[in-house]
Amino acid sequence: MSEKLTSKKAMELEDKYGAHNYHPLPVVLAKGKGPKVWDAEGKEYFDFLSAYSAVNQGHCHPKIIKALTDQAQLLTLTSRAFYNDTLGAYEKYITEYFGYDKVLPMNSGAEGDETALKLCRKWAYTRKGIPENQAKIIVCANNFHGRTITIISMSTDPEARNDFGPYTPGFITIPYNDIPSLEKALEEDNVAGFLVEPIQGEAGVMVPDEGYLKKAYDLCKAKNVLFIADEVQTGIARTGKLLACDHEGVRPDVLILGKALSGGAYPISAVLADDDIMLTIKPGEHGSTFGGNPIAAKVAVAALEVIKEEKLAERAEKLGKIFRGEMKKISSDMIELVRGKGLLNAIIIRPKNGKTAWDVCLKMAENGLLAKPTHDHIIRFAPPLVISEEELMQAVEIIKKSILSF
Ligand code: IF1
Repeated sequence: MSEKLTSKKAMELEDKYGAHNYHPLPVVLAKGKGPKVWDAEGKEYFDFLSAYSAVNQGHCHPKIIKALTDQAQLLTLTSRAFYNDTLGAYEKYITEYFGYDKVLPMNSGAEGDETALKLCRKWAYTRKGIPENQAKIIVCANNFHGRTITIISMSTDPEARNDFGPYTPGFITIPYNDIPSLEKALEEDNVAGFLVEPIQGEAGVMVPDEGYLKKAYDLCKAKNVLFIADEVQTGIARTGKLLACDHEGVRPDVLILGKALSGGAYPISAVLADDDIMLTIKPGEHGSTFGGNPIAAKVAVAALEVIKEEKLAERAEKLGKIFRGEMKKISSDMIELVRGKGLLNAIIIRPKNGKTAWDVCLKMAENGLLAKPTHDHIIRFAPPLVISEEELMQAVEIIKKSILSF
């Protein structure tokens, strides 16, 4: 296993021995640094996916990698059967950072969402007084919250759902960015929570109307319903603020974080809430073997420090405006629409001569920039937030050149 694989061989191995649950672009990455990655043959690319916004701090950020490797040589995992000497400091740091009483540490984003759903139900029965097994949680059409059975039960995407039933009950689906529908759903009996992405990522970077989150929050408050924000993708500086909810001054009752909480170095997720909600879950009622382990604790603190030290929210805000401006200047009938916030952006591609968003992505890869289509006709552009303005302009040139080649 020590000889270096060619890209061709690496793809053959994945195809032969790995489950076919993905359809990757034909690029085999072997190295990353900041906003760039290199393939097995040494070709350089700008990474405009950032592992779906997990590497906001850039690939292999030295401070995060140091935290990881230092801790890895001391203590990696104890389970939560015992205390460890890193978790408490992390819990203090992250709760003060985001302004909540308590945190519940998990690993993947999906586990964060599952935790938030369980917390919401527990609160509903033990605090709000909803009768046993009757709690309902409102969710939005075209959501993406992960891949577990309960989470796909909330999904409206046939690809995510079909042939995976039976589904978990207890959800009410309403259209996204639709206040009247939320008002109506909140009239139903036994509503416990409203789970929402402040910007829908997988749906194609759907930015809701200004004021939507604030209005939705106020409606939930009036009905004593928990406002639960899935900021797994939008959180941690990606959209130009620490949280996407900050754009509207909304403080979620339950906040779910993942991805960039580790800067891509480790799977780390977290659920934040105040005591009256979080303390409804008692010892033995929830947890995970790896959640809150010593490596995760150290990595998350480093990853959050980098966000502040390098002012990454401010950078995302500034560079995002420049990026969207440059995209709108490209004169091609293939560009139907440019939208986004901060450095979470998307272009809607109008197919031309049979060439689709996939072909545009292949062409961009050839020209040294990686991005991935979603829903056939949308390309998401989300570089690491450490990208410099000069690098961003180089990337813009690659995108322009690629689109204009059709
Ligand atoms: C895949 C998309 C992004 C998420 C939100 C929870 C999770 C995600 C808002 C679950 C995960 C992923 C997973 C990834 C593709 C990706 C994605 F295209 F599907 F929508 F980012 F845009 N909440 N998003 O976006 O987090 O359990 O994966 O850690 O390959 O499934 P996870």
